[in-house]
Amino acid sequence: MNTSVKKFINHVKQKNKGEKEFIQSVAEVSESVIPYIASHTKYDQTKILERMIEPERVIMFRVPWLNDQGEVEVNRGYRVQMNSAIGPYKGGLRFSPTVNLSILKFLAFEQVFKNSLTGLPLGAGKGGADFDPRGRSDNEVMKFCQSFMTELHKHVGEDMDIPAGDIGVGKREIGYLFGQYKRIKGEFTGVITGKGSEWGGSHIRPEATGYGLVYFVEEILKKHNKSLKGKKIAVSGAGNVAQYAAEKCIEQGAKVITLSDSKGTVYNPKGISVEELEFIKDLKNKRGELKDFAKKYAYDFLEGEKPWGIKCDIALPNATQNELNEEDAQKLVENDCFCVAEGANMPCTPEAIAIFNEYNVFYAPGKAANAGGVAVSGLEMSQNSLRYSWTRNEVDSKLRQIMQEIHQICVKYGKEKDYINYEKGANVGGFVRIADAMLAQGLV
Ligand code: NDP
Ligand code: 2IT
Repeated sequence: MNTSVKKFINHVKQKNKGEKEFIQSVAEVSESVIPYIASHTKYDQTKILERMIEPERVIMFRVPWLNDQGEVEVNRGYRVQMNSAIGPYKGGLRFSPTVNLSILKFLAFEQVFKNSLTGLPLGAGKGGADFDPRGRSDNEVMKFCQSFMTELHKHVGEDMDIPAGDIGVGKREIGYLFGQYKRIKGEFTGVITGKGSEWGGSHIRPEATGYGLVYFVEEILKKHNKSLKGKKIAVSGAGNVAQYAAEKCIEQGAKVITLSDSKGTVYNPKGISVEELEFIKDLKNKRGELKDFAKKYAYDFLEGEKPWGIKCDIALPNATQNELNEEDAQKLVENDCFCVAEGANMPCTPEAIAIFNEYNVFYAPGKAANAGGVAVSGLEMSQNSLRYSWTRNEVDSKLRQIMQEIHQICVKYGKEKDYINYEKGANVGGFVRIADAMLAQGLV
């Protein structure tokens, strides 16, 4: 690490004590962006990076609600409004007991670069609550969402801040949140994305993150004269991103040999079939466990294990932050895995990324590879403004084009002598658009 990066990170650590995920994400970006800034003094003199790591606004609020036993429960809600240089704040909501300010600030910071890479007019934000929808009845989830939105509605709006889903927030939660916003404001607007296709949602939004991830992997492979056909893919997670990444991999002739959830990994060396995947979608959407799928189809269930010890060509970490560490990366490399693309946000630790770089594994960071979700959210916003709906094919081809353009930006800014540094390409490519907009708008 060069000295100006070290100095900057020390300053970030001092100012954001204990926020380890946020510091990790800032460090990862700084390592490529600070050397770039050094050769572009206009960004240095105006302290653009110093401004970018400070959220424009953080909202924290109480969420009281009544459970099915009639007892009062109290959760903590958040919205981090990170950057509005290129558009209204945009980013998901996460409902998980692990949610805290550090995690939401890291996610909001990643979102700044990701949204910039999409080329769409999307600022960046992230929010959520330390509420766990797993094991709760529909009625409890509705009560929670209604209380959450009763406060959040003051801070969001179709031209101000547009939330969407993330871990623990799917179609059901989006429905309850949207319904409450509409009721309070008396307006049917595109305030939230990921809506049902019958009530303002875009086709392909549920599929977008997973499909987009696979489109991005296809671009990497094409650039290196390879293809997905016949490749063995290890996927982690079994939620929204994992399901549709797996679906697209199978459609493109690859074999998805694992999926996982918080309890363990299911392994099928022959590749999970389309019918089995449909069963898994249904099971996980009812908040079931993969263990029950493994039992029904008599596959191995590796209790408490991650997929990374299994021999594969390509790994797609699609569950959560820091789920793939140095030891896991070492195993993947020993097993000749040649490509790792992040469907989740920051799933690989810095030590794991260092191993991928050392062994020339193609490594695609989440801010580029998983940008398809927010990109189609941006397309949902456009359709809402137009009061119009594009077909599945129209949205899918726009998604593919956006992923191809993100790949080109990564190549443009990440090209080294004999390889492409996708991490640097995504960080610098994302940075430039935001930085120029901030410069144009004065000291804000
Ligand atoms: P879901 O809630 O639909 O699924 C999350 C999956 O990850 C579940 O299978 C869950 O297991 C598993 N998981 C969660 N936490 C852990 C953990 N600590 N250890 C092991 N497994 C875990 O979320 P999404 O699929 O939407 O999100 C997955 C990732 O993708 C997140 O990092 C998210 O930020 C990122 N992302 C999501 C986008 C979207 O559009 N939804 C867009 C871009 C990125 P279990 O079922 O047992 O809880
Ligand atoms: O991390 C992400 O990009 C998301 N959870 C999706 C955000 C969005 O606004 O669609």
